[in-house]
Amino acid sequence: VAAPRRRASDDPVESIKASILDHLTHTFARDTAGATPRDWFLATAMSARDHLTSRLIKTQSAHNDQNVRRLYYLSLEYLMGRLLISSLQNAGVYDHTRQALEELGVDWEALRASEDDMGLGNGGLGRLAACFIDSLATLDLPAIGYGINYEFGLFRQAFENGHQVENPDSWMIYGTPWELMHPEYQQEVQIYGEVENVFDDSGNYRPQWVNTHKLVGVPNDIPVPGYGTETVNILRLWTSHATEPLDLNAFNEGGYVEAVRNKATSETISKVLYPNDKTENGKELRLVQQYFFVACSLKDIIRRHMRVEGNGWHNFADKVAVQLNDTHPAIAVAELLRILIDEESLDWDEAWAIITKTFAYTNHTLLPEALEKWGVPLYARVLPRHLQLIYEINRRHLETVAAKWPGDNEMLSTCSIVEEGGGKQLRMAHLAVVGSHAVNGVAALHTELLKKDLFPYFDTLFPGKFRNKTNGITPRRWLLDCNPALSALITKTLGRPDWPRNLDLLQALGKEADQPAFQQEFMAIKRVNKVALAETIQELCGIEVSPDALFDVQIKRLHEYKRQHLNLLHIVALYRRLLQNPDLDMVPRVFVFAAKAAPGYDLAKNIIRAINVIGARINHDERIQGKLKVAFLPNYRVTLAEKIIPAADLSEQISTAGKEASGTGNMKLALNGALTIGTLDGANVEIGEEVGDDNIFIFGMTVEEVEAVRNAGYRPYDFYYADEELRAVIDWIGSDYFTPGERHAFAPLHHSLLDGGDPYMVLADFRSYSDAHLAVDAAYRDSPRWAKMAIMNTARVGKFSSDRTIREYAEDIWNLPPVPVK
Ligand code: 26Q
Repeated sequence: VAAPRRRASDDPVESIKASILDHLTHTFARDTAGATPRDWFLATAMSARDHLTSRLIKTQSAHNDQNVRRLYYLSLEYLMGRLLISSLQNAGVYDHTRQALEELGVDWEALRASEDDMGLGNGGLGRLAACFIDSLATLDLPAIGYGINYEFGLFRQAFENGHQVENPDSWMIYGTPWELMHPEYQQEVQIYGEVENVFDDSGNYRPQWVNTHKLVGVPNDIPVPGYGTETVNILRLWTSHATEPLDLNAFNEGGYVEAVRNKATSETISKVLYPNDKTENGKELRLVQQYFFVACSLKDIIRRHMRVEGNGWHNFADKVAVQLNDTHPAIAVAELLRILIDEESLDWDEAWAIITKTFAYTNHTLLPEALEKWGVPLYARVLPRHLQLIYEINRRHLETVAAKWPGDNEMLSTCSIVEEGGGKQLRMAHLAVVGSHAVNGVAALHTELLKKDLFPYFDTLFPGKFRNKTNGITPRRWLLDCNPALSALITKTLGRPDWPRNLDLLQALGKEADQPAFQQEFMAIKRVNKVALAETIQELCGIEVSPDALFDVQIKRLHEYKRQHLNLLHIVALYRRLLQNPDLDMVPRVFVFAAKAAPGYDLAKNIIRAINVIGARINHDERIQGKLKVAFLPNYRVTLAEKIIPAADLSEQISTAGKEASGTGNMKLALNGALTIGTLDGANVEIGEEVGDDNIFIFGMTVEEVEAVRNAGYRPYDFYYADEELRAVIDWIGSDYFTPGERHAFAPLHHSLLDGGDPYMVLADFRSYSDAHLAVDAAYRDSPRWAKMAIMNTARVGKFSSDRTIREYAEDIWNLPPVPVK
């Protein structure tokens, strides 16, 4: 009997097919025969977008009609990755779309591979923003993310002879299906110029910002759908334009280049993401980017607030909460003050009350070199009026400091927003603390250190202002989407599909951790994921690895404090042990690295080269019978993380205690059943609390021990001389053994470990790290034990859902109730 014919109107698969074909023909002018995978991707994306836009309109009118309080998240970075799968999942049409494409005979893998990552961020901070906007929508919280629509995201990384080379990331060169341009909401902002004092009508002396350069920001909106809800919020990214596209006078005089110069300069602002995840101190364009995006966003926020009848400044802070993602948008404090005082004529106290009720600030780092500072002369040139206002903010702030600690001049200079001596600098973190009602760290330990070390007197000055909000990750992207097989097993085992909205449900997996059948299923999925990663390693690195080996991964930005070089020392030690004893009984290991170094960070680049070159030597040495492999995957990005994380056995979280604010890769890996080898740093501490001491490998000095050793005068040579193996390993790296004919290839690395003083105490932690790896080896040999530990990790890390994090922000900082959309 023939199956009844499905009708498009009531069959979701048929209607998705029709919609995809319709976009293919009418939006992209392609027929099915000539369509490339990218054409199919675009048509599918448009079809997904159609599902989202109607919900988006519904959400926005619900928020507008009810005049709700909103959260505005200000971030210079959003590391979104690909949007197709998460859009389909969150629109609730993933399965139907897959089926539709299959029935259309479309190669799904090729289709999804043709989407470029949206890589508008450097690392943790940018990816956190992406997870947060996912959770905000999922929790039905009215929120808008603001940022910059960089034409070039984070550079693409390639390796040449082991060296990192950077190429531009032209992710939107042929357009992107997810952005909707809204010229009707463009904003004009000004910059540069000077301040003149004029007498106004009432004879008062008023500063006026004049002779400014004008810029236009045009918003590009990306729909941000929640998972399992109707809410679709907006990510609004600004593109910079000139007010006048062409100087006709110059053009008529024959100067074409002159005629478009202003346009080109203005468009430069949103051109490229700064690839540094430490402060790029003193770069004018970076400051202009920050101000441009903050000024456009605040104007947009104020426009939205004021268009509602009855709204005004009296209830602005009731309707508007602004979260500053680090100090990068901290100029917002001075910009809102300028608007309130210069343009809206509020008096200072009124204006300041609005400001401190509106803003809250998240700190992401304790590293002194990463704290943002701007030279006063630069500020005077780019933002002269803001500089005046910041001085006045500081004058008043120092009055309260002086009242608290009378006669204490040192306290004044410690707390000041302006750093004196050797060229005055503005401390953006101090401005952000003073201008906000709440300041948070991103893990419990980090927040404690923030209060104790970074802002000790501020905590006394503003009791209760400092709070902890331990980071989280979205379980949609970092489990449901990236690990479908494990997700299916979880749904089957729990007997319910709603765990991605309530990650604590995973606890119930703990009951299965001892069950051999469940262990086998769990580890079989891990193995399939490892086979897939092994194929990727073969493709990208030309290295053959066995999926039976232990996959030991360190994936994160390359930084000294993250200590990829500690990992390397251990690899070289294992290699040496194997050469000394080829029959050494050890679990075969594949060391997987992925990391980008800031283009100007020479030592980080030297470490990349060392891992690549030493790794190549190890990979080709037949004497060790394939027991060690080292694969450095190029061009780490969200999409690559989604491939590596489900395949990881061991997660390297080995920063010097006190240096990693939180880490979020640690959470993603644990959620996917990787065990952590880590220091008591950042969120590792809390991961350990959740999974239990038996299910994590902790090693190394604590924050207190690091401090004590440092105070006693740390000498790396003491450890070098005391540990024969460590000494041999360092000497080996310092020799030209791995780079014949090229001497001193790793001199920068070698120098940093010894004569450079080993600032991150790699040598001090080496032996403890090496011992922890012996414990890892022993645990892995006992497969049921390892399986149990892995399952316990997945079962017990529900706390690290970004839904939990965002709920805490909403309740404790934003005072933001959810608004369900019907
Ligand atoms: C600042 C000024 C000029 C140019 C660049 C920058 C800049 C850009 C990015 C400074 C810092 C960053 C990024 C910092 C970052 O990613 N920090 C990480 O934030 C994560 C989320 O909270 C934490 O998990 C990590 O521990 C922290 O290192």
